Amino acid sequence: MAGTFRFTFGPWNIHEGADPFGPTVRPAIAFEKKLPLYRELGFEGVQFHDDDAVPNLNQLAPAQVLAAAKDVRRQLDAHGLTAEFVAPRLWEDPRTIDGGYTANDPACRQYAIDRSRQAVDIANALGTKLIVLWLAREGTYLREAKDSKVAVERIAAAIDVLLKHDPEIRIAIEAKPNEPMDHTYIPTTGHAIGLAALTVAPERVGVVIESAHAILAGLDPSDEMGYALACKKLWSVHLNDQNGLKFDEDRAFGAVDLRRALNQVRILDAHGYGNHGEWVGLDVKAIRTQKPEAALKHLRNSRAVFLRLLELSRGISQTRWAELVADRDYEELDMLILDALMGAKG
Ligand code: XUL
Ligand code: MN
Repeated sequence: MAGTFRFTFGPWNIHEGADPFGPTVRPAIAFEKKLPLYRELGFEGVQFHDDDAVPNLNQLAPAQVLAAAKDVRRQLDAHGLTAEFVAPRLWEDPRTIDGGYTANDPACRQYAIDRSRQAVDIANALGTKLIVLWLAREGTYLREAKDSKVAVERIAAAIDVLLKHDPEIRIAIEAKPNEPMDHTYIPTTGHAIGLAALTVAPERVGVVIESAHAILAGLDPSDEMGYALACKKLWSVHLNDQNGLKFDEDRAFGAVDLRRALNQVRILDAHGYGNHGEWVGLDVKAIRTQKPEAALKHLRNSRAVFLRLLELSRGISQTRWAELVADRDYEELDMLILDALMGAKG
């Protein structure tokens, strides 16, 4: 069954270019000014951190937070846009220096749980039932700082609180092996799916897979996706690209390795991704050198590359492919794929 593809990105994907060694290089664009760009670029969905929707939410009373979120919902409606998910931002507050759910200080753990509960309320106000957990600081710089068994149990217990807070929400865990931490407790898709089994509602805990995060773990993103699809847990994807084991580059989809990108498109399309409302998220950033007036091209290009690879993938002769697999002629299969990528007639 072929897939159905609708695209989404987050406001942070229109980015001012700051990195750990230098300041911003492009002016900030206000959220309200970003919204009209979505449709122009061919995107219908918006991904949110809780404070992308409600800035400074720690300074607001619960009723003010909800009113602000409802206002964002009205803006989305006015632009014909849908909220895909809300992710609690648990990595910037001073109370999350040592992690959120796994912080050694119980008061800090409680802050992380309270803040996540609020993210669920914001999601409801925005009209989505999907929560993403990127467990940014749930790890260590030195292993002796935390007990890994206790840490995993604490993450599961925090997820339980959220699952009970709203019996309709689903939680997609975004695994990443490192950065900002040296070691994280949920580094891969397999870990995330295993964690689901430790919660009170495993059927409501799945994954969002980011290509760059899989590559940083030394894994192939399309195989990670295949694993999650087999487990019926692939609830979103963050497609992008990554030049080896470096920092998380969030390069435009397909910019580094077109074949690796093709295989991601192919596995999604082969198994009907999107037919149950799943979105194709593009978690991409413009490279820092990009001038302000050209700093949206990474989004336009990533979507275009996805759609062209989809066409290319569907255009490869399935009969020829099956013959080569049956004949175990993988060298010729290699050439079939390379020919397709090089634009030769298949
Ligand atoms: C971090 C990352 C985040 C998540 C959302 O590497 O990918 O943007 O996607 O919190
Ligand atoms: Mn991501």
